[in-house]
Amino acid sequence: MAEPFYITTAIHYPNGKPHIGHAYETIAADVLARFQRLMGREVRFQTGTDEHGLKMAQKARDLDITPRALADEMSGYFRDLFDKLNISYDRYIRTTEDVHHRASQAIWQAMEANGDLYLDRYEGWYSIRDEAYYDESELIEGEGNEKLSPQGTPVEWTVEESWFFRLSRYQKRLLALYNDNPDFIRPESRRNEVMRFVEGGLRDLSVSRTSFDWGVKVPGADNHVMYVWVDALTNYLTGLGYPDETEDFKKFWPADIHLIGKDIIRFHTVYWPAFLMSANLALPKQVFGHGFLLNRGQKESKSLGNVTDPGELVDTFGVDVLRYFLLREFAFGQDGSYSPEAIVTRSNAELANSYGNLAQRVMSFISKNCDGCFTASAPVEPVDQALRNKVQTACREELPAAFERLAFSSGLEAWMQAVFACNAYIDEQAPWALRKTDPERMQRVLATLCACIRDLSIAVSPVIPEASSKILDALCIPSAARDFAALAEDLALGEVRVENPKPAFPRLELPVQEEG
Ligand code: ME8
Repeated sequence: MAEPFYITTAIHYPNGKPHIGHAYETIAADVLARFQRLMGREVRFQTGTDEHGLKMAQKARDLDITPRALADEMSGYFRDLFDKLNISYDRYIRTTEDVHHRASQAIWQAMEANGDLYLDRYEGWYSIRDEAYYDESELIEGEGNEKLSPQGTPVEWTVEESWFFRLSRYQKRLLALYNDNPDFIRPESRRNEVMRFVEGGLRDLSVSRTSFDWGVKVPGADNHVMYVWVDALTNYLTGLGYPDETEDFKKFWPADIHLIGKDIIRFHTVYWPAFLMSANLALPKQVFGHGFLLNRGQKESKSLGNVTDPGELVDTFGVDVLRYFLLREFAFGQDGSYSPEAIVTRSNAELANSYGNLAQRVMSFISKNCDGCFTASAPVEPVDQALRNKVQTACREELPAAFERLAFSSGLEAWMQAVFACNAYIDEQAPWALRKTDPERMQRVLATLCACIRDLSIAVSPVIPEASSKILDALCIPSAARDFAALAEDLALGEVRVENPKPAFPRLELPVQEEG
């Protein structure tokens, strides 16, 4: 039986349209989900929108619409974008769904039954933009002595009756969790940051609000709504049917990985495991905090006027180019930057001129010179075998080992080296010259190349699903033979069939800059 694999992204705040950071995170999760499916695992992939909280309520008030109307409209933009990005999610969750209210109330009651919730008065700093409480000691000073959160967002002094979660009780258990499971928090730098924070001591957490009502009602205390993070984190359980003991829940919980950005690591590695321990539920196996994506080195913001619609990037460059660029350009886990020039340069060098050109050169040559079909009979030479070995090592060992660790860029680097080796082999073997001097040897060379192109296309398919399947279609590889298990069977290295090959990547030009 296929081993289950449950992967989630953060759920996104639909208080505006999706931005490039949302696209980046969801693409990375999709690549991992597709990769694990190809490895033969039964994957459950969840994403969605986080629709409660003060941030949503305030934005709706500013627009003079209800929070529900805002969530309905914006959530649609997220779904449309994810369709455009070819995101293969199994469940798109919206926290306004009734089933989610039920799940959030159930985990609340479980925490209450464990004696971890009590009513008191909250007095302290709150950042609406971060939907987070901060200690005085964590605040930084902005211009004009204004107090700001460590993320640089405004904070306001809040005083209200609130339910509290006894987070202070969990310090030791959390530290033991991090120590016993070094991979629970990745990358290492985030793990260190969280450990220092927890070692510094934990205060009980305010987990309800009375000053607004846009949220999940606290069971038995109707004038309170849950702190948005309590319900938001619970989405990972809701999607599997919690609190019912469904088949999905039994199969997929605990999650294999929560993929999130570095700014929300504390919520996922301190609060969330503590809530789960309190509710007596198993803990996720890993939380990975990826870096931030910057636009030419700068954070996108309305005031800088550099906010880019990720859908437009797809229209300009193509979905596979964007997916490839974002995972290839810089190491996953670190911050990285994008610009149209960098996308065009990377795509032309690696996708159009190297991989795309390799496939098109070989397949159109076969169409023209061999009627698209032949069986090679000449012996396999050591040089052919050497190329096969190089490609197979990259596709079956190096890329999968790197992707398992979420080291997408180095996996793609190994893959690209194998593409380069194929191009060097064509130049050396010069099949166009063999056509006249030794047609049998020419067929062997072409068959070797087709086997390599097949392997390269299967291995890279989680990243560039559209282009790779175009190439595999042209190579007449049946869809059932397009996973990592298929790579294990080396082709007979003989039979070749090519149908209607078309270039998978156009050579891109830089978009014309508007004069301004
Ligand atoms: O934090 N680059 O939602 P969100 C890369 N609702 N990733 C980025 C980014 C950037 N420039 N900007 C944001 C929330 N992200 C909560 C999550 S989960 C139970 C609740 C990432 O819409 C961010 O780190 O502000 C987060 O993982 C995700 O996008 C959604 O951010």
